[in-house]
Amino acid sequence: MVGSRLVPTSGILPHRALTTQTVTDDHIAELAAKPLHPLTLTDLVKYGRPPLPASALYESANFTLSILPARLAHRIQSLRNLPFIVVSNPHISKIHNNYLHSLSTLLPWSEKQITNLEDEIKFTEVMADLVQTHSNTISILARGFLEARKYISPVEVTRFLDEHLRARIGTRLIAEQHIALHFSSQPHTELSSDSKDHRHDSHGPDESHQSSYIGVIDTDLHPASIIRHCEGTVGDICELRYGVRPSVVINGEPDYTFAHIPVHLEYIITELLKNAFRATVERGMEREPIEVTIAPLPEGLSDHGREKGLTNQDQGNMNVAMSDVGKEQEAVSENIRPLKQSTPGVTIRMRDRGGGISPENLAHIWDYSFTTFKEEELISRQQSSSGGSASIDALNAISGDAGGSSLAGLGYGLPLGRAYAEYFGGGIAVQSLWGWGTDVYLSLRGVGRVECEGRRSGG
Ligand code: ADP
Ligand code: K
Ligand code: MG
Repeated sequence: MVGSRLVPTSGILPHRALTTQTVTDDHIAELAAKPLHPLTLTDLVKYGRPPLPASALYESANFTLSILPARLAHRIQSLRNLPFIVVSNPHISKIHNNYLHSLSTLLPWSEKQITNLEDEIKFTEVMADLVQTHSNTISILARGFLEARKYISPVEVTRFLDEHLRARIGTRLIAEQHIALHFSSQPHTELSSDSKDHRHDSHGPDESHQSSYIGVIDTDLHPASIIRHCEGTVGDICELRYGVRPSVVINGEPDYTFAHIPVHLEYIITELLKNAFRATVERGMEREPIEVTIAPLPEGLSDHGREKGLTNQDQGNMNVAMSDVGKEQEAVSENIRPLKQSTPGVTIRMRDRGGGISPENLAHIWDYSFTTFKEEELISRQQSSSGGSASIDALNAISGDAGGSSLAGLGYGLPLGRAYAEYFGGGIAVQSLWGWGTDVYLSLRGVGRVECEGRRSGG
């Protein structure tokens, strides 16, 4: 049935259609029975620094191909295990169909080895389609679960989303890593103009920094720059909504750099800053700056982060030495300079004077969709009226993925931020001084070390 159906790929590849193969229940059962490959950072860096020789690029494509179908099948199964009335919700069912679509674009490749550039380019297009297809997942799922809230408890939703969204982080990373390696190795191949954007995010490599990137990993990532960048975007949203923006002071070691994934750090910092800005302004404390302290973990003290706020992660696999990554890299390709010997990682403490979190609320902050944000308060400030309930407010707050353009309201910021942090062995801990303010400790491991993905991840 290969090639029996040609679907136009959504937006990103306007000139081409991907070959698809109908997904049967047997495909799903067979693929989901396969053991999941736990993604490690070694997987992401083992082909070395771009530009990669063609053979390494094919290896990357074949590796990607070997692990994605089973991951997608696990997600489809997990969606199908939700109560029927929940899966029948049009938004949840849209997500289910997105996974079926992505699997249908991968099945035609299942018997293949990629050994030439033509196939590698086509495969990269499949990866671009996959990333594009799933780009709005979070806001769609949020809407779906909000609409289906009568039929599924918050605990069950959180359990499902924790697994689903963590798995999604890994799947995206694998696909985006191949796309990034493709473009930094084959800069002249033509996909479409849109998909070339995958080469760069807002902190992507430019001429002077190109050498610090291995695909989506920046081996010389500067948290202070990310914090300043996010301060700008969050400040703009805040000013639009409240008419003021708090300032941010960065201290500790602002020059610190380490190896990590810029888009992950950017997501987490944005969510933490939104929370701090909102609390600060709602408390009328905007004259008090938000203090961000960058504290590198000491060299050689890899468990030190635990006291500094790492959460409930099993840290048993944290001590795999950096040199192991180097060895594996060498085995795969000659074309490598070793990763910078990064420190074990960093703890970033964000301290605000926004009044803290009440003990009742503190118990729920990690639940997806728990929020104390009330849109009507804002609307009434803006002299219009709204009789909406909290859930309607949350619906209104859903715009862009993960509620990107509003300051709060989806209730996904902390749990999803923690999922990103935990993915490679970091964590987020919240310390509330009720009546005074909040300290948030974000710990991240430098990706010079090898760790497995968060243990809650299911696919
Ligand atoms: P949202 O911001 O959409 O409400 P989050 O998961 O980011 O969702 O946060 C959940 C809740 O935790 C917030 O609604 C707020 O009540 C509380 N919270 C989080 N961070 C802070 C903070 N820095 N100060 C006060 N309350 C906070
Ligand atoms: K929440
Ligand atoms: Mg938030």
